[in-house]
Amino acid sequence: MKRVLLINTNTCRIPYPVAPLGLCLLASALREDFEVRVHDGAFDSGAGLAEAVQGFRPDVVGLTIRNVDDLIARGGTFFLDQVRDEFVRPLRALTSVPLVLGGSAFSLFPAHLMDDYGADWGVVAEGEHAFRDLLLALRDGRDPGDLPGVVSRRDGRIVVNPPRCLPGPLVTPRAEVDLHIDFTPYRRLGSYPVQARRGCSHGCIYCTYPNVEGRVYRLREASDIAGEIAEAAARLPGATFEFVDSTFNEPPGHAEAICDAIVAAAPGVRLRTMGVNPGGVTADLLGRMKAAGFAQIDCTPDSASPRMIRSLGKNFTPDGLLRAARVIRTEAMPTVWFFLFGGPGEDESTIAESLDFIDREISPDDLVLMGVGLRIYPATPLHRIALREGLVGPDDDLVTPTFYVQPPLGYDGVMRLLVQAAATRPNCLPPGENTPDPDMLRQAVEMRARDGLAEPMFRTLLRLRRAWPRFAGATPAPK
Ligand code: B12
Repeated sequence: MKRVLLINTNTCRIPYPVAPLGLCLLASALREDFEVRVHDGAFDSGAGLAEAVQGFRPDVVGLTIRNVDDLIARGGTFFLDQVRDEFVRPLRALTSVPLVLGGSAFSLFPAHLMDDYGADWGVVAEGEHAFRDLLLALRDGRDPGDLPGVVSRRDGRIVVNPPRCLPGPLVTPRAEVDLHIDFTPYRRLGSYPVQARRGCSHGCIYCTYPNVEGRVYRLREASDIAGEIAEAAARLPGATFEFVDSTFNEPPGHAEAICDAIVAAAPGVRLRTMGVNPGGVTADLLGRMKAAGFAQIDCTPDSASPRMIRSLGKNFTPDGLLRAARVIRTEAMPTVWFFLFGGPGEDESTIAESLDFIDREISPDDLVLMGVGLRIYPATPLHRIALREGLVGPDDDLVTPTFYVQPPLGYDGVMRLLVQAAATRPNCLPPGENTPDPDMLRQAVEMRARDGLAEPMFRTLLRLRRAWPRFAGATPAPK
């Protein structure tokens, strides 16, 4: 047994296609012991599977399952049936070699997916060690069933072994994404993903990150990260590099070290990151980020209401959030803000507190994305609250997207307030309007080319949006 075929099943393009970083890390980790090929099904919905299987004749196939759904509470998309119909079933018709599942969606719902996809094995949480150990056991004729993180079938039951969280620093191979797959579409539409740490020690009540990555931060050496970016930038001049860490600026000091290492090893690269936690935003950090090449950040407070900050289990205080917003504004760092409404305790007054904060503290040139409803995942504090309040039952599997929205406002009540709020605030987008319409996007691209604009795309889109007739009478938010 030596040939391992790894398949990306993620066809989602919202907000843009994301390259299969996890799968590429696995490919790099396995290549010493196995012959590995990555098949990227992102753009052909499984049409290239036959060629990939017949051309490579794998001994084992690994599928990555990333998204369950798109987190949109009403009218959202559910991906798992499509993955089964477009990838798993055709694959089973093409080959009978062992099928191994992994990825974030699998780690959230391993038993359901093992059953629904009829898979032979699975790996929950990170895969570099667990998947390699599983493959070595299969190769050597040993039973992998007791290995940490491995999901197996025993006596007709699915058994999920707890993953082993390796202590100490995070040491990963270079993902070399563009060497494993055709990176061209991602380069045009998205970014080159880089991971700087795993784990999250925060206690946000709805979040799955600690379940997927562990609660203890494991940090990659700053010089290793900068070295990876420098190498990839040499192969892909002009590409944007994106950090995929759930919180980029935690624990304190690591982000600063990464920025300094990038200035030294890869000057002039373009960088972006999600997950800048308001808890640790300082002028020093933003200065270093700008020097390293960050042209914009995403900041994710979820709420600015003191009651909701507490209720959501956020790690920062209202004062800390205020400080972060002021630093972001004085340092003029273009920022996309994320607010999530409808959590336990939300009512009209807490929504008003967040809107008031947006008006007072967030630059009208920055974008505010407003979400409604918190996705309920198993084994989270929110799940326990929803059980207690009878919103879900103990037998609900939660694979079917289920959202918490605090009664009595409920989804419609929150939505009404957000749509009302967005009507007079051109920089606030309510749920459902988070993707720019294609016409506006085209105009923005033309405007950027014509005027030589180097600002972040969202700022160009906001200029166009402010000129919409519907905002003609809107009072501008106070500066
Ligand atoms: C960064 C991130 C983003 C960034 C991506 C930026 C980029 N350029 O990649 C942005 C903000 C764009 C984004 C968008 C979305 N995201 Co997102 N994102 C993440 C995040 C924080 C990290 C993902 C990541 O890259 N991890 C690092 C890699 C190395 O880890 P990995 O992929 O999990 O791979 C490891 C293991 O899973 C395993 N493994 C993976 N594949 C396989 C295969 C086999 C065979 C085996 C054995 C093992 C294995 O081994 C790998 C290496 O250790 C995760 C949460 C999390 N902490 O995981 C959410 C997460 C993946 N996102 C999620 C969602 C829903 C989305 C969106 C749909 C949201 C939206 N409506 O916009 C979109 C979809 C984007 C798309 N086109 O697919 C959900 C998915 C679960 C769900 N509910 O469906 C997650 C889990 C967050 C959550 N809510 O819990 N996301």
